[in-house]
Order: sequence, then C-alpha cells, then structure tokens
Amino acid sequence: MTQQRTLSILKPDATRRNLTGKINSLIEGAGLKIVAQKRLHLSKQQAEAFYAVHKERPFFGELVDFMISGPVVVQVLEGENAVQKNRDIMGATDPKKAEPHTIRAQFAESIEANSVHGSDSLENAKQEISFFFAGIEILP
Ligand code: IDP
Ligand code: MG
Repeated sequence: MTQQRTLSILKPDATRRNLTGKINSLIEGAGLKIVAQKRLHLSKQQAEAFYAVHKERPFFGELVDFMISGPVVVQVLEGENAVQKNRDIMGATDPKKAEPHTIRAQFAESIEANSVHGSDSLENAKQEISFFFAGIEILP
C-alpha cells in the first residue's frame, strides 16, 4: 500500500468556532498523521492564488472573501492512501449531501463555510503542499 501526503486546511468557520481540536481528532482517528501544521491568516492575493483553479466559477469572489475572513490552519497529512482517505472523512462539498459522521456533516455551516479543504488528487496534493510548506517543515 502506498504512503501519500495530502494538504488539509481547517477553514475560518472552524477556527472561529474553536473546532480545530475536534477536527484533528477525527483526522488522527482515521489513521492520518499530521506531519506539518501552522495557523495563518491568508492575504487576498494568497487565497486567490491558492484557489486559482476556481477563478471562473461564480462563487470565486465569495470563496476568497470567506477564506480571508479569519485564520486558517494548514496541514500536511500523511498515511496510506491519504488523499482519498482525507476526502472520505471530509464528506461531500455540500454538507447536506455529506455522509453522516464526516467532518462536513458534523461541523460545516454551509456549502461555502464547509470547515475543511482537502487535495483532490496526488498531483494537486504535491502542488498544494509546496504552496504552503518547505520540505524542512514536514516532520513525519
Ligand atoms: P471541495 O472543497 O469539496 O473540493 P470544490 O468544488 O473544490 O469542493 O470547491 C472549493 C470550495 O469552494 C468548497 O470547499 C466550498 O468552500 C466552495 N464552494 C464550492 N461550491 C460552492 C457553491 O456552489 N457555492 C459557494 N461556495 C462553494
Ligand atoms: Mg476541491
């Protein structure tokens, strides 16, 4: 089985409601190891760059405004099949459609303020990890 790394973000709705510990507990409980973590307040330019793939989508401006509305926690998660495993425990983008017990089903406020980000492919995971972390900051 392959060990992978994926990028996770605990979004401003999660930091605002003091949910970072509860969410980290679900991440660790699923067997994923938090091998890097930092709390940041993204600038508008940083949020726009991170979400550049969504710039043509109608919600892009609101998404950027939401992501800079408070601090976030950016993390590298490591484990077997980490990219898909994290997507599974996150649940669907729209919390109304998320499976019970997923992070979004339990904690998300809306389709936008949905508590967590997770890379959607191994290729994007590598790119997103390098957006936030230098190799020296990742400690398995
Ligand atoms: P994902 O986070 O489940 O991968 P994406 O489609 O990549 O979902 O969308 C990125 C983020 O944009 C979502 O997590 C959510 O915060 C926001 N978003 C997605 N769809 C909508 C929408 O229809 N309205 C408002 N915000 C949305
Ligand atoms: Mg996505």
